[in-house]
Amino acid sequence: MATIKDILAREILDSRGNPTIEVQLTTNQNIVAIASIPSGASTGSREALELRDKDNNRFHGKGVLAAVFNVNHIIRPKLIGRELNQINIDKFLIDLDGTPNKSRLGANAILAVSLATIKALSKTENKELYRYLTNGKVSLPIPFINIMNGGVHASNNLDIQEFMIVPVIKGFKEKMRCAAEIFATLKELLKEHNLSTTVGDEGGFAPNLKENKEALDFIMEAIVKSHYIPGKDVYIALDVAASELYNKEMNTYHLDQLDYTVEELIKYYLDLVKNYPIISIEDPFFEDDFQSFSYLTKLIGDQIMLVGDDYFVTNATYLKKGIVEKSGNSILLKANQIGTISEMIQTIQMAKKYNYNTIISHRSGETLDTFIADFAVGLNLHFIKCGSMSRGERIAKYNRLMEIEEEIKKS
Ligand code: 2PG
Ligand code: MG
Repeated sequence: MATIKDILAREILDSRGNPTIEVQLTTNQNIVAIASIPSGASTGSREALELRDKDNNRFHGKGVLAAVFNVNHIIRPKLIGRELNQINIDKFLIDLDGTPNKSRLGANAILAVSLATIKALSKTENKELYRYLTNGKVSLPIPFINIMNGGVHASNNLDIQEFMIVPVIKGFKEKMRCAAEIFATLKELLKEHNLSTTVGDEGGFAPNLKENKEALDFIMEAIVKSHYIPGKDVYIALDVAASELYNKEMNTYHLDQLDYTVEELIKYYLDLVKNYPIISIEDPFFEDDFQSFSYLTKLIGDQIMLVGDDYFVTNATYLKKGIVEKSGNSILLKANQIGTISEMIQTIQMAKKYNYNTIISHRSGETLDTFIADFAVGLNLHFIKCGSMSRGERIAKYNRLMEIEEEIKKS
């Protein structure tokens, strides 16, 4: 029987240079598994709590030494010698924390142990993580590739947070080639217009443009100039991250220097869907407005994906609300929104049962951990969102998926 021999947490840095937690778990058979935890910028208010030190003398208050302490001194002594069993360990962590949003030990501390556990289990069985996760069938996800960044992920004037391309041509490697070619063409186009080609947090370009639609026009041009057909080879997906655009006092959304009412925003979306090959819109309204989300789903839910991120925060309780109220038809999945692997898997099972599309996602602050790639394949998730065709922490996930594609083809 595999048991836990030791657990060691440390503070490392994420892709924004902010501290995050890494956990190294060693089993009685001396198998070592390492897990590191990403961090969001446009976070939903119902997410599990990411414990930060708030000590302004270190990393502007963003240190995670308290989370590290909780693993090394509170969790570790209680887990040493325990059987390596995902469900039991996750349940133990949830009970030890004892709060509804994991605010005592920190979801970052808890998830690091939970993720290290599943990695150690797969290694114990001498299996790749995606093989360990599967019940037989495996499949490559369709990637959402965020080639233009705005919102809180970049300091430009685009309000919409993510403009993504969705290549649907056959084969994962071919999808990558297609995306990389479009990304390179887009760079040339921006240069030709004397626009900035520096990138935002997720590796997409972050120029200042006249309006948000101009980003879509550039992307369309880049697709065509790269010899792909928009709406056939490549679609477009958006993450509006509308909680960040919402003005509570006025009940309006700030877009293109204007204040949109909900009705106006709905019209704006309908117009976009009519004029561009848009396949998916994520978080179209602020996180508490399930009603408008349901209304939009009624209007266009049979044509495109309507994705809940801040709405559902990978939490079965909020997904259930969405299912009952028919809000959206797709869910974004981020392990650190909920805090344990078992809970994320439960949410995935519920989503599948009720025919919600599943999209596993990175965070805007990432590490080189590629677990989401393995989860996408092993759990047969329809889509993956892990950034642009630049920045190593994003590319690492794509490279892992290409590696897995090769392995699957061989087997
Ligand atoms: C999102 C994510 C990832 P963040 O809103 O979907 O792209 O951003 O990690 O900042 O919440
Ligand atoms: Mg989002």
